[in-house]
Amino acid sequence: MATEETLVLVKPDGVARGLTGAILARIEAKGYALVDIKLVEPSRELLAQHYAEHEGKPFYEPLLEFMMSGPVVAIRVAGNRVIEGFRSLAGTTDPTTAAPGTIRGDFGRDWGVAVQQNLVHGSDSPESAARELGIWFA
Ligand code: RTP
Ligand code: MG
Repeated sequence: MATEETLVLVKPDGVARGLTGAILARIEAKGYALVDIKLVEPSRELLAQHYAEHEGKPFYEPLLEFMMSGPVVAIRVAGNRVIEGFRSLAGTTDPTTAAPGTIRGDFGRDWGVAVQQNLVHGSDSPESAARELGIWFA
């Protein structure tokens, strides 16, 4: 099977809380390879492309504002079944109910705001990964 690639983002809450190293350590400990990494201050245009599937939803505007609230770390990660594997490492969207042992379950907290500040993003399919890597690592 060909090695897969995925896009991981450490969102502004993860960078601001100093959790980038802990998140990278989990990715490396799992055996995935860091292929490329950079600190980005994403524009509204970049985020509108990235989150196109959520346009029109109630959390869309607050989500873009949150993602522009500070720097983001973008990482190209490679490994067998890494798309599914990183989603599993990250845990489910809501940090309150994400399983302990996952990034969101261990480090995520509910800030009582409109958008889930859940530390990380991971592509959810091979199609999303190709599209998102093209946006962040053009
Ligand atoms: P991601 O795309 O960031 O890896 O997360 P995901 O697949 O688990 O979640 P998704 O449904 O794609 O939503 C994208 C991001 O939008 C924020 N969100 N907030 N207020 C809410 O209930 C809500 N729903 C989604 C989260 O930051 C989520 O990760
Ligand atoms: Mg998603």
